[in-house]
Amino acid sequence: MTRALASMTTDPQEQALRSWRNQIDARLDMLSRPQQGEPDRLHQAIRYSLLSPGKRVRPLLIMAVAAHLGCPPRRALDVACAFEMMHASSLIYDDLPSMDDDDVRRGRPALHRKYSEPTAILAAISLMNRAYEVIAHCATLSDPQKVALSALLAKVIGAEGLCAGQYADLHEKDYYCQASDTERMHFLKTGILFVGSACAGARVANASAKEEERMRQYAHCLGLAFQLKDDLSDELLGASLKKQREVREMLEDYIRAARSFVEDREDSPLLAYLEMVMQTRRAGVMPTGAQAAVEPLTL
Ligand code: GRG
Repeated sequence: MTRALASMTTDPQEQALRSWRNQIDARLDMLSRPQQGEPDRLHQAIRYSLLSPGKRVRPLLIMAVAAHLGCPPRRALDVACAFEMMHASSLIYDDLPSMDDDDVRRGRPALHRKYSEPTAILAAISLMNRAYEVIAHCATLSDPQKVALSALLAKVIGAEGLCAGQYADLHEKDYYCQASDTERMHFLKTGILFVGSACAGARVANASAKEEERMRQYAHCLGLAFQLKDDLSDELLGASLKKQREVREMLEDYIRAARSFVEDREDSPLLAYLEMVMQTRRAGVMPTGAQAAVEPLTL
């Protein structure tokens, strides 16, 4: 039977995902309140963006990886929220007129449209800093873990990570000659935060290097499948049936590959997570033609 996060599910792993999602939403709410008093306009803007209805796939991955590795997922909750804050920040920047110039995000006016551009920029900066602050104050982490997780997050976001992907998308993509250039840009814009989230879950769980590498590979395949179902989906409209079949096969290859890293544990939440992510993406995909030729960064 196909797993789905249907409201009446009895599958324990699906129920776990649902419960973690609720925990993430509640904790994000708490962590984004001002220390005293009612939210001022800047806090309102931060919360408008952070608490809007996203899928929470990155924080869920962190908690699912921790649980897969035998760590109580509650221990990963604040790190999961920190990564979601960073993701929310990146969405605000991405929507700005000088970047992707989008008016709508998650079905609502983009933050700079709802408030103003300066408010959106300040909210994005606040969210980035709050993410590091949350890790620094996380009671379930040792000091070495806090350092390792902050360094990981900084690397994922910085000039060799998300920012590099965004830069390439804005300034370089017109000059791409090879499919591998496009794949690298997509990996840096999207896949890297999945890989970083999996590594973060492994580090919260104090996993061995070998276990972390397995989680990284799982997330790498997952990220590729996620991209296929999203970034390139529009391109598939109007494509030939043969092309569509090729794309579906490629997508199934990525999903199969991701599953192979965790299916030795039949009860792994990462199996239910994989299906949930694939079911919540938009259908319709288009490959660049290159296989998973992206060399992920060492995180
Ligand atoms: C300094 C944080 C920071 C970022 C600067 C602007 C920028 C660099 C990067 C933008 C990267 C970006 C927005 C990539 C798109 C990634 C993507 C697939 C977003 C959609 O993710 P979903 O589908 O969305 O998980 P929800 O709304 O469910 O969270």
